[in-house]
Amino acid sequence: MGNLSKQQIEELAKHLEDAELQAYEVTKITDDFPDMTYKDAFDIQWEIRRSKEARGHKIVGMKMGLTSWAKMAQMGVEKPCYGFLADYFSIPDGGQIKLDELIHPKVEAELAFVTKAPLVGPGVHIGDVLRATDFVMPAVEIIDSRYKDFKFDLKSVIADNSSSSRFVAGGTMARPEDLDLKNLGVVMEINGEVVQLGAGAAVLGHPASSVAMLANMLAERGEHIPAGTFIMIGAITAAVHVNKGDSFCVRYQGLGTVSGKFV
Ligand code: OOG
Ligand code: MG
Repeated sequence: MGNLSKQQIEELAKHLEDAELQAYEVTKITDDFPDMTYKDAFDIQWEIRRSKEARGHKIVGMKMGLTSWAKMAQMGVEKPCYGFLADYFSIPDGGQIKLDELIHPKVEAELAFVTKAPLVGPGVHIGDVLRATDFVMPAVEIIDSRYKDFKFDLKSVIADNSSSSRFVAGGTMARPEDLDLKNLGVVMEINGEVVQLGAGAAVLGHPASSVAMLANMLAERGEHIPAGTFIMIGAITAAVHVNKGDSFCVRYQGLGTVSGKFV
């Protein structure tokens, strides 16, 4: 059930997308709309997606967020969320990320699943996900909450497309049956110094459960994960704040590295 009107949904979507496109902070929207519901929050996110597509942008994938305890503890939010990835979010491996286009970015070590069959909830489980997975590959997300000081609640962050802003896919791909996804180690380095480390199981016990949860959350809106979808599973470790000039390199056990630089 929603408490906001269609016009309020559209205004809030524009409010948050303007902040994204022009890189400025806003206060979290639940301060002004305390009665908004989870449905309202997702309606705002889907309205931002609709308006990007109407302007000719392509949606190139999905992401889950707040799927590890490290992230939930860092943000003070105890439930996962999802968002979409637009074409211009994608940065090539080893590429440059323009800091002036962002507000206060943080780097996250993630993995991505690419599907070869649709996943339709409810009731999707990791067995379904592994069967529907074409390959798994390393990915790094650069999140950038539009909210002041990166402070929000779950409804506000969902409306803000779960802080999505840039991502880098790289390393080498592998079939899920050839990986020990729970034990897969990741090491994040900033300017050559190790700042975070973790293993796949940090994400909901098994990286594939994040994809299952996405399918089941989408089913609540009558949506599903089509074949050929790129899905980031959420940060395995806490996110790390970066400054202009910083370089990152995330090492994935057996799957190579993903790197980039903030300019
Ligand atoms: C919300 C998005 C979190 C992740 O991987 O956990 C996220 C945020 O922390 O701003 O992308
Ligand atoms: Mg993320």
